[in-house]
Amino acid sequence: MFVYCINQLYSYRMVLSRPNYRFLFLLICTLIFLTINLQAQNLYAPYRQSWLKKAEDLKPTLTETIKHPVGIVKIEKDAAAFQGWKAVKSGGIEQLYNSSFNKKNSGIVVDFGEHLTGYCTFTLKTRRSDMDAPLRLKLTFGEVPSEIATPFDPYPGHLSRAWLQDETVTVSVLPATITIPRRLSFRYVKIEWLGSSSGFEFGFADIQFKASTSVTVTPPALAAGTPQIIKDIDRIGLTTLKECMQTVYEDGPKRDRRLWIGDTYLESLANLYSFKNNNLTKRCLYLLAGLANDDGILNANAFEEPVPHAQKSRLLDYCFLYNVALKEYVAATGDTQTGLDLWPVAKKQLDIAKKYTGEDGMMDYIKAGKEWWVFFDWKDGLDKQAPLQGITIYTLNQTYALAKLLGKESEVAEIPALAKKLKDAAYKNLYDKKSGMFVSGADKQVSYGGQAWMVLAGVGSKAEAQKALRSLPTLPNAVHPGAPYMYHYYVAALLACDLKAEAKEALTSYWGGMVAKGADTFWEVYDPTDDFRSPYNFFPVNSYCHAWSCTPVYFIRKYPEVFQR
Ligand code: RAM
Repeated sequence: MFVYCINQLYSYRMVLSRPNYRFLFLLICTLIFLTINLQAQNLYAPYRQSWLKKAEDLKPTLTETIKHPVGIVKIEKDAAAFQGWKAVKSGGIEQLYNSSFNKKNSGIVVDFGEHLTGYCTFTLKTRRSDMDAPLRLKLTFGEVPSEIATPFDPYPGHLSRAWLQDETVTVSVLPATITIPRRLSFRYVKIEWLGSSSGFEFGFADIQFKASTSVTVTPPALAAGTPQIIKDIDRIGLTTLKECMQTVYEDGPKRDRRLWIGDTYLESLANLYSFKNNNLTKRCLYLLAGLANDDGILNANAFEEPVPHAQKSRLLDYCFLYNVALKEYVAATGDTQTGLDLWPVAKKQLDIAKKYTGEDGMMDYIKAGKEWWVFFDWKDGLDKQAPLQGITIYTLNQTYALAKLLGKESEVAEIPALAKKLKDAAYKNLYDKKSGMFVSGADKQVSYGGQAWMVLAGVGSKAEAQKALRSLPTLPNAVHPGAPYMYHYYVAALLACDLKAEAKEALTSYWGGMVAKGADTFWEVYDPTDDFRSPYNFFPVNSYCHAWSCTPVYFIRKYPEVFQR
């Protein structure tokens, strides 16, 4: 273009012989050149705004419901309870409304009876004498009993202390109706008296909660013969998903309250078989695309406020899962228009696979691990080689399936051969014929994650896949999943190689374990052997209503012949 402009310049030399015109023409040519270059650097520049506009147009209206407390509870120590604390009913809410609130009943815990997300409002009134000084209260909101009972300070956690939901309120004039400004996510609220003048008495006239969700439908009941534990898991999974479905698929309504690709993928699967709000999936896919980096690579997460923006975060496995989520969305809805709009994004993410695949067909997991956040699970010590090789093959196959749905195979004609190359290499390098297990990394680690992703990628025969997955629970050194997120892929792998009874057993024992420990919603992290596990060095900052844990809803409803009998 630049050369073309210069040529034009010379052909108009007569006209441009005057110095001013010459300068102007050169300036225009330079501007054109720069614009073209900038567009090349900002890959989606022509579409970005329209993608973000589509996302905005699809923003759901939240349904808001006023909720009232169901009673008062005592949080009691119990070694057998989850994290050592349980909530025991101790009276009706009139206990709060009918008495003065003071030092003596400070610490009262109000139970709303269910997990809620939204805004808390309460009204205080004078009960006796005159208010001659401000009063001060502290409210601590908890998703689980331990959050109410565990002191937050000194705070040892790695994430911001501000995620913890304790709020101090100072009131100067009564009566007063106060709304806590921040959005909350909780079931229990502890109210503590911090100060008021002596001789003056005040009390609560009302406490209520405006709960929000974008869910509007009630999914059909499960088959009559469904075991009770599966019904319970499904019910709690639905509540978890409902709470996370706000104006985007949030990862957790308490924390981090944002759109993550990995969580979105799993939520969108569960949504397909329950609430069927496919427009929310569509909105999230457009939003993530519109907020991609200039080089076309996706960011792992995004915020909606104050204006939609991404957190600069390059998480390799989540880039891949965007493609899978898009393929599932198009396959389920037939919305090829969205598929075609977003196809350039899916195609671009494949560059990651191409960049790290060596001559031998193996992903260079060491280099990738240096240049990316390679996640897979909240599990220290998990070797990522096998999971990475597996998810890459899986993504190549799923993206090719998407291309087929969109008539775009010719644009990615090299993908089937590349997938095969990686698959053959995986079998050659990661399948240990002697033990019948897939191994990972220099120490040949055997993990649930490694087996799951190898099986999902179709590496090895069905018999080999079954053998590996069946052996896992018998191996004391196998690295277990750290979070329900990885457990999802393990159950998916069991189903992929037809181990139906094992899939049902795995789902029932893992998520059923949370049910037995009193879960109202499923947790971000769950290790059956350690209630206190936290990736953030402080278990109260874990999220106890976490999107990626809702996927039993997907399994139970997609495979009724396995789970609903
Ligand atoms: C957690 C988030 C989210 C997950 C990321 C990788 O902190 O809550 O669920 O996708 O990590």
